[in-house]
Amino acid sequence: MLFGLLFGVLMLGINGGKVVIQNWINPFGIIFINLLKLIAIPLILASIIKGISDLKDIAKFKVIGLRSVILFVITTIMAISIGLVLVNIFSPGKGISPETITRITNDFASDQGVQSKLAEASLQKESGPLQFLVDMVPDNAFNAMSDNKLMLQVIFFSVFLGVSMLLIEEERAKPLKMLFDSLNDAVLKMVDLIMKTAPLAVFALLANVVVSSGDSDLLLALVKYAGVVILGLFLMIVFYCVVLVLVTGKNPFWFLKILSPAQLLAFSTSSSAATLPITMERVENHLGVDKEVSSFVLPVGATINMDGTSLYQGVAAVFISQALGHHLEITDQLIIILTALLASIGSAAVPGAGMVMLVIVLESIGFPSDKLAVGLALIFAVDRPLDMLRTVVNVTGDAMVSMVVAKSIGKLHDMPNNGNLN
Ligand code: DAS
Repeated sequence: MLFGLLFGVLMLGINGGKVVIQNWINPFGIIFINLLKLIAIPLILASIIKGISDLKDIAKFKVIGLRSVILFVITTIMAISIGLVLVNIFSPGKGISPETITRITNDFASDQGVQSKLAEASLQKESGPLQFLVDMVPDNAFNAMSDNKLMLQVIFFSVFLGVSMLLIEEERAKPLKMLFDSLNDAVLKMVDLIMKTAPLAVFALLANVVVSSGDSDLLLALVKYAGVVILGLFLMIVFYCVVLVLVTGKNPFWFLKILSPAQLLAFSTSSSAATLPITMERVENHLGVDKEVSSFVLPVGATINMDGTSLYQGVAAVFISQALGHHLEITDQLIIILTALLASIGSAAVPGAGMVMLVIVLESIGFPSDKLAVGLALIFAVDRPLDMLRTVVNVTGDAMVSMVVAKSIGKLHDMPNNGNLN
């Protein structure tokens, strides 16, 4: 990771260095991410179906499912609340001059990147904040498996099939259960093989981030905004550690150290989906969470539990409103809590998804639609580094929830290096 960053900075200083990295090095990072996304769908399918069918009875599935969803909602509301408190205390958007806004309006608002986010958002917007519930029900099981962005549908199909396998006679379900057990083993072996290329991939990805983040005076205007998001994300990590100590008695530094390979991958890929295979490997093999819990909580959490994203959406919505003079009542900020909760659930586990759903949050507080492009343009320049950091928090939150749920049903096993505080 360090070598990737240093190499990127070095190449920035060499004439043509940026092109070398983007044309000859970055592709290896993209191949790595694509491989991980390629197996995210079969991994979700196999692990959820295996995990549920291993439960032997529907009652245990209900306990794990209900406790997980309750914790997902609690941690997400906590994240948004932290973000709103900080953005109102520091008011980062109040320092931007009208001249800068005018320049951004001319320079950025027509920017292809901003326009593509708006286009994606308008698709989501037409269908409203609960579209993600409708999207969950696939009209074709095999179609759902063939398209990575329909992860929610694959999760719905997997849970449906897994529960149905519990409800038929055990003997009748046995062949399917054996099939998904071996599929699970095979996919985890694929993860193991892909991860052997991780050092090269992380180097390539981080070198490219350095040369493509570039610099602009707008970044300086956004330092305070980025600082508020980063402070909020850090406080969320502290919150997770406190919950972990209180509920499981585990050493938080042990937890963060063991989870760090997954966090590094989340940082360099900005994708919870691409990181899922590693998150599962770390949580099951090194943090002591039983597969019965992790095989449901992590795939579902990777897709609907995005605490980092929801915090960012809360901060960004208020920052943009402050910068463009859109006054917010306290009721608007309460509305932000609800819509950022729904928007983060509906955000896909891929790079930049949180920014697309931000439009839903802005629309919900009556933000003028003719200023949306300028608003997104304001934060576009720093979105990629913040996406990397919020994805780390998304993944860490999922791992923490899986440990708390496992502890609550006696399925959190002691590990050789243990990590107990007492
Ligand atoms: N990058 C998304 C993820 O994979 C989060 C986001 O875009 O906010 O978790």
